[in-house]
Amino acid sequence: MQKSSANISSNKKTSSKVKDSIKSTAQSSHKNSFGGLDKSLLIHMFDCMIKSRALEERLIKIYKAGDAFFWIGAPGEEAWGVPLGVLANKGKGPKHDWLHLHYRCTPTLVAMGMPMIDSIRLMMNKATDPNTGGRNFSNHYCFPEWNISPVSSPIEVQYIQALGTAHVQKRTGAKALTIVTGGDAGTAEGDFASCLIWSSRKGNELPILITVQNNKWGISTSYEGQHGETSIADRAKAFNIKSEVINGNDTIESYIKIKESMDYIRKTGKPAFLEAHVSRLYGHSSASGANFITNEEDCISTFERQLVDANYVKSDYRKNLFQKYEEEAQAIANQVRSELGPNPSTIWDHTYANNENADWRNF
Ligand SMILES: Cc1ncc(C[n+]2csc(CCOP(=O)(O)OP(=O)(O)O)c2C)c(N)n1
Ligand SMILES: [Mg+2]
Repeated sequence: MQKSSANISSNKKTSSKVKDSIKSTAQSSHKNSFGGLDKSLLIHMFDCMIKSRALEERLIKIYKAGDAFFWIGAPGEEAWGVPLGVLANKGKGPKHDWLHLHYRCTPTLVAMGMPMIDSIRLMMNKATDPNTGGRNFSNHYCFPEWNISPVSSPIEVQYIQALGTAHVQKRTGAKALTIVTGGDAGTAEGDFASCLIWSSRKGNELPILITVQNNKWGISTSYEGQHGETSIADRAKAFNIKSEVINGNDTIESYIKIKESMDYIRKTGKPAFLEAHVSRLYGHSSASGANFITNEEDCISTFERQLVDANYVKSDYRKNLFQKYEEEAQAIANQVRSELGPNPSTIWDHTYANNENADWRNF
């Protein structure tokens, strides 16, 4: 793990005004069509959603231009991922929230303050990539300073790893929690069932927010025909876990339900489960072409309509902001293109230190 290109500790972008509104939001009832959420918070989330989309679309262009090997990412999950990042208690160690995310988490990290260059360096496999030193796929983030454990290519393993940090948090008695995300198809893995079992044992419940982003696809296999259960969330109910299905395309609903679940976990020390229905706007990954899918709901357009109707933003706000971030991302890509890839001598860095399994040459 290398140092982030930006100063992470000082990169707390959420303004104090936004933070205040986040605190007060929990107590607010549904005062208006925005569920009582403050205008400054709404616009902050909208900005993060636009930034995340601009970044992801730049990553796709980088792939298509032949400057990267593979793309997988999160366009269509912004209304879910941004509120999650805004609400997470960011920091290092068990007193802060721990995040075990999967490869559709750019919106969450943008909301937590990740600079775009960190994502672009990872995408272009440069030695300067603070996540993996240029050695993993796009969106396979890792930021120890923020308790972001490494995103894994084998799906679902994060549901087991999350139990470990939740155990530590339970032991320390801090009001911090562990968050785990993943896709619908991955819930077929035993790791998912193990997470439900180990987080809900009577008297040993863990402070963990278990989530599934249901986009109705596992690469090219559709949800229908694969699931005997009515909702994935029903499986958590069998373990007496507080559980709900939400519209992950709705920014307000996502924010309110994530906040509600986090408050419950911090208060009771028990797990909660959220299944968020989301869109997959560019298909599975570059493996399926990464072309725009026109018949899926675009959560940014939905939120934009709400904000424009309320006169919170002007009708050209999204277009102008997107253009600003797009120009920024393009300039970063041009800069990063000339940076070096990882040196072969660093191949064993950051693996199991002093363990014979870390280096096959020692076998
Ligand atoms: C253990 C494992 N099995 C299979 C794969 C291949 N694979 C990569 S993504 C994916 C589909 C995952 O679908 P879902 O969990 O619904 O997440 P989504 O990509 O739709 O967000 C599969 C099968 C893998 N990476 N790891
Ligand atoms: Mg899926």
